Amino acid sequence: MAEYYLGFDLSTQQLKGIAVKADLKLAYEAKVDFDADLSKYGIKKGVLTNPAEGEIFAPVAMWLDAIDLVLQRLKEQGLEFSKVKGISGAGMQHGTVFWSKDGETLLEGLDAGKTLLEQLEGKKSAFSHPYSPNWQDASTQEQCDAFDGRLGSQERLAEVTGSKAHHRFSGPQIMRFRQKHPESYAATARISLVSSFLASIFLGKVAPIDIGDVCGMNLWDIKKGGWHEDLIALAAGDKGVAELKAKLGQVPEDGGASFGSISPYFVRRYNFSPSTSIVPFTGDNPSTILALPLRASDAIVSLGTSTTFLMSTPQYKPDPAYHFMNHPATAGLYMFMLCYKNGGLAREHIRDALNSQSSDSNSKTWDNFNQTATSTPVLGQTSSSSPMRLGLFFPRPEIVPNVKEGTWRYLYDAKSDSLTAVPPQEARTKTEDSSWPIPEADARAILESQFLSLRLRSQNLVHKQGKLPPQPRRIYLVGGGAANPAIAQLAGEVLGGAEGVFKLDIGGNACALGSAYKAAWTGLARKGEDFEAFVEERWNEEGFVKKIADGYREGVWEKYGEALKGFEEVENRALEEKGEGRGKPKEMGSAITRDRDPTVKHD
Ligand code: XUL
Repeated sequence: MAEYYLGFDLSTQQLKGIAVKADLKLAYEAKVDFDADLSKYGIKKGVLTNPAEGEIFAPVAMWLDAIDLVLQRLKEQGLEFSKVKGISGAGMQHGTVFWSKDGETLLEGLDAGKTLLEQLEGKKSAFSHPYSPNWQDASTQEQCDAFDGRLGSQERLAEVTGSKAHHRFSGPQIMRFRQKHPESYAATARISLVSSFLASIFLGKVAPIDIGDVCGMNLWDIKKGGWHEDLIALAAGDKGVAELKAKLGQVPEDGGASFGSISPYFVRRYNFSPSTSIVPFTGDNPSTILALPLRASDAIVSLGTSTTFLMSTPQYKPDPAYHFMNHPATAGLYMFMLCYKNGGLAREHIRDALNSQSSDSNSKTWDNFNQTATSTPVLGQTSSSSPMRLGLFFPRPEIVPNVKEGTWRYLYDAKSDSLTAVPPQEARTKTEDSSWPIPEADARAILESQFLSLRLRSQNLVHKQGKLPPQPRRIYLVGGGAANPAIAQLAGEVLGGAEGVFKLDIGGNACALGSAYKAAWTGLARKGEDFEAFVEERWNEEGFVKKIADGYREGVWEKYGEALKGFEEVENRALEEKGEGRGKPKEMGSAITRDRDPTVKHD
């Protein structure tokens, strides 16, 4: 008899549910698109906004509606819920849900004849606040400054919690919630993350926060494996430490240990088996790394509007420029994450500038861009002694590094380790024109720049590959940019990759699949079998993964290695000129300009 494992993905714009069989093959999928299906909540792209304060949030009631709807749709597809053995899921990171004092009682007493919405947001509400702050929210600058300051520096905060303070992180968000809505905060019995909120619904009681996702809060001491007293005191107010800890609850260390069986509500209403196991739900990014057997030195590069870089690593080397989180399934491993704001959009600017010179000036094709990028020599060097072209292209403010929008172009002489700024186009002489023709030279330079930034920050996390110098084993590209052969080629040339560059073809499903795999692992793994080995054994390499470019190329990779020092210096110059200081952005701009866009899932 077939048995199934479910994975959910609650993201900004949709709730997705998928079912895999015991061999991990995808069997059913359904989704609810909030704008299309639940527009009655007045949302746009899944959220409501209050631009005056930089607030972005979503109605929790909408998610309750969405849960009923996605289950109905899975049923319509033919999934028999009675055959489901385990359920896990993922939520967009950082968002919080505030349960009222009645919350847990309402959850435990659900009547199968009624909808979730009727009962949890009915006469009595299960929530002390109707909204959940979204990760795009930018309302917490003051609180971020307090978090960065509390332990002395951003570096120290990153060392302790895995990240410096970010607007979207739950600690600063909870602190602001308490200050702005003191009564609602006092009326809050429990606080869930988006992931643990969804788990709670299926469990029929408030579920613990997950060991991976807890690292997106700026409240968890990763090395100690517990809440950080000072940071809790900051979010809670000095007298509120015990109270906030009670609201947040205990965080179990084992991300693979079942929370228990499904709520009787789902047994009666949807015919789930009463023994269906609820497995910890984690964040969307941690869940994405579970979608394939990611080995040490493998990297996932998600190329969307912005860029995200994910690795699973046993090394913990935090820095304010990036994030470390606990691996959601394997103790002792960490997820390393880089989140850029500029990615696809910046590439498109150059594509459009090149196309505007051609006969079809409105064309959106990449042919020109790709042709120009791949026919330009490595680092624009016409001979091994000519200077290297190094640039930064940030049409929007960037967080890695933390600078305002701008473009920087430099010629770098690696021998003398010196940089010469390329003047802006208007102020140029003929000779300079040939050293950096704009926009032609930009096509290769932007790809090199984006991948050099990844290489610079991940170089200490990768290992020797056989006889090859330390570099990724494999690079998996996901997202829109993964379809572009010039991008794939440059990814391999700059980053290397002993086995090459691969396209991961589980696209939009990676996050939900990762969760379904975790549910299957919890249900089926042999005693002591770790997650990676479990997935590896069942992994459908041919179905999901296609090699799209070579990785390491002797001579070329080393050349990019020589450029790294210059590249770092270019970043420093940009920081000096337009840096946002030690992470204390002075300018807020529009609500969504500080933190990044959806990337991994491109939702
Ligand atoms: C990660 C982040 C987003 C959200 C939504 O830090 O803010 O990736 O998890 O996708």
